[in-house]
Amino acid sequence: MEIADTICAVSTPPGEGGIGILRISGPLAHNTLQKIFQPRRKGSTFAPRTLHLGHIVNPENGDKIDEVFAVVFKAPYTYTREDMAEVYSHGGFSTQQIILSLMMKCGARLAEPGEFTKRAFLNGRIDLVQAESVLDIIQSETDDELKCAMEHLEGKLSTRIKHVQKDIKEALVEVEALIDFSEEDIDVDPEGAFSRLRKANKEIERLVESYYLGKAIRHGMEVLIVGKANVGKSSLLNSLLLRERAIVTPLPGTTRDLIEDVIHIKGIKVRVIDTAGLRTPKDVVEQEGIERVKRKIPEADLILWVLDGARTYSEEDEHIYGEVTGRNTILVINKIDLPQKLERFVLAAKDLEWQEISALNNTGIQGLKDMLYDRLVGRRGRQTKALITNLRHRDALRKTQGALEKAIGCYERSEPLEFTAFELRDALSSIGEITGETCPEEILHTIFERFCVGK
Ligand SMILES: Nc1nc2c(ncn2[C@@H]2O[C@H](COP(=O)(O)OP(=O)(O)OP(=O)(O)O)[C@@H](O)[C@H]2O)c(=O)[nH]1
Ligand SMILES: [Mg+2]
Repeated sequence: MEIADTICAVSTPPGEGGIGILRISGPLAHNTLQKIFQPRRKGSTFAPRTLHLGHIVNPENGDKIDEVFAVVFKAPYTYTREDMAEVYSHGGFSTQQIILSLMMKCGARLAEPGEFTKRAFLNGRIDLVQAESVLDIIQSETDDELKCAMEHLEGKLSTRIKHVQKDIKEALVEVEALIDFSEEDIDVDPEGAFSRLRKANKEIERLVESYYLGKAIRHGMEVLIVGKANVGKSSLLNSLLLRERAIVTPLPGTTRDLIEDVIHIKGIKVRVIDTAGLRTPKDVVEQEGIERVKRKIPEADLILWVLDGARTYSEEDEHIYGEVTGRNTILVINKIDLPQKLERFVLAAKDLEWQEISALNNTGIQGLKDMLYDRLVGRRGRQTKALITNLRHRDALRKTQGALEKAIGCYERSEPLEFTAFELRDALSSIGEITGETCPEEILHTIFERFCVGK
């Protein structure tokens, strides 16, 4: 794809700021800047990668717009691999808009969202995984999210993908050689190639599995607090959040709607949702509230089923057990500061992990957080490097895996080699979508569309 035009944009967020940065990229970048920039030191040469102090001046009437620093970068050693220039102006809305409009009058056009990064990709400086990671870095909310995104930008995921790609390519070369020539005529080692291919398939499996943790880091997990009315669900939410988020009263049926907030446990974003107590509804509002809980139960990553330690186990509790059984559930026994009546032996038979707490006194809350973390991610191991955090990557890997398995199957059953070659080509095309080698234009468009202008 040929990129002929020059683009410009404000790269810092709109609003007041100490400085604001404008960028230009493309063949006319330096020329555009020179038309509107007057260096303080007369006759100074525009040395690249050096800050030059001066003024932005309207070339039509000589009006000074702002005092700025300007810098030029020469292709290909730039973010986009094109000639680039940057202007550091004062960070006011109108200053930046005027400078931007001058840039547009002098040969540049307004960049589309993500267009600088898109050019970096199209010009081969970064692959698609790296381009996407730029957006992830900008949008990171936790340290772990940022760390994952940085690993992707540094190419750790791309390297793993490329190793797999290489193994598939080599197997395809062997198979195609066998199709064209007989084994006696040439030196081929399909067995070796296929044994590497089986390993590559395992590697894909590991990557696909890492999506669970990757998703936890990037999108967060959803934890639903359920239980009978008045057992202390809202008190538990408040205790986890360390603030009075939900209304707590001694009256059963206090909470009617879903109440949601976010906590971070060791870098993982956890959305905790308090719900209406499950009981026979007293009115239509409560009925709707209870139906919402029931609809939410199958979607949650984990359920905290709360029981009141000061009351005996009831039929209502058993009914709720019916709703949560078979799901990822932790049992929470609340109100342990009160004399206990709840029969632990009944619960012991249910094969559920449980934590005893007092939401009132904040006893056992840290233990519950540790247990939550363990359940959500801990057991899957945190040592995995270069996790899959992106659904697009996961889906492409699954497609690759499907094709690879078919290819290996065809080969092992000694079916015509053309079948194997077909599946291998399919696998290559699917895996190429991740790094962008075989990515259709409309997918590229949806990826870069999510960026802000100026990145
Ligand atoms: N002693 C004691 N009381 C508690 C504890 N946790 C909650 N309570 C009390 O139990 C009552 C009900 O608490 P909530 O948090 O509103 O219970 P809930 O499960 O949200 O109730 P609904 O929204 O009606 O379903 C309130 O009076 C709380 O102060 C606890 O750990 N110990
Ligand atoms: Mg409540």
